[in-house]
Amino acid sequence: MPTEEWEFTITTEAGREHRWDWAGLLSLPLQRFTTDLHCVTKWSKLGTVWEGVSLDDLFAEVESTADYALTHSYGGYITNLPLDDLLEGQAWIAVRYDDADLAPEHGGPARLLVPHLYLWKSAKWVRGIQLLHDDEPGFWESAGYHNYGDPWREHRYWGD
Ligand SMILES: Nc1nc2c(c(=O)[nH]1)N[C@H]1C(S)=C(S)[C@@H](COP(=O)(O)O)O[C@H]1N2
Ligand SMILES: [Mo]
Repeated sequence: MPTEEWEFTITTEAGREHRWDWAGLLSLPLQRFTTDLHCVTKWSKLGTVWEGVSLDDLFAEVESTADYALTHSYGGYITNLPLDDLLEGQAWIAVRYDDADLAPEHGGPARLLVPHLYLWKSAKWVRGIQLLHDDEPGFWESAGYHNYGDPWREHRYWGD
């Protein structure tokens, strides 16, 4: 996905669309942050260094009373999470990893990063976020993975 073609859209439950192109995204403050990553298959990667735009900045102008977010990726992957988990400094659209532009295999040019949840919630090649009043399961959540995915409570599968 070349950056010239990249777009990111937040769609509210009322159908209102907020859209950024690559230049629009990069006009927002780029935050540098260090975090641990937790994969459901029991590996963790500690102290990873990223740069990205905070979802707080993207949601600054968005008016919504929805409780849920369904993220969509180029390629069709979807994953769901509560909207609250995307806000208050907990999530970013990451564009750089380890002081380099994010590699395509890791979701470049831009991926969602929600490090306090299992990594399957961190959608690579992210294209948009759809706000919903009613929760809808994503790809892995429909296939038996836990709906919320808290690594500290080992939320791997439904029923964990
Ligand atoms: N678009 C998209 N995002 C995705 C996935 C995917 O298949 N497609 N897999 C998820 C899973 S299960 C994991 S563990 C991480 C892997 O990220 P990495 O390839 O950068 O290690 O991406 C997550 N985001
Ligand atoms: Mo994964």
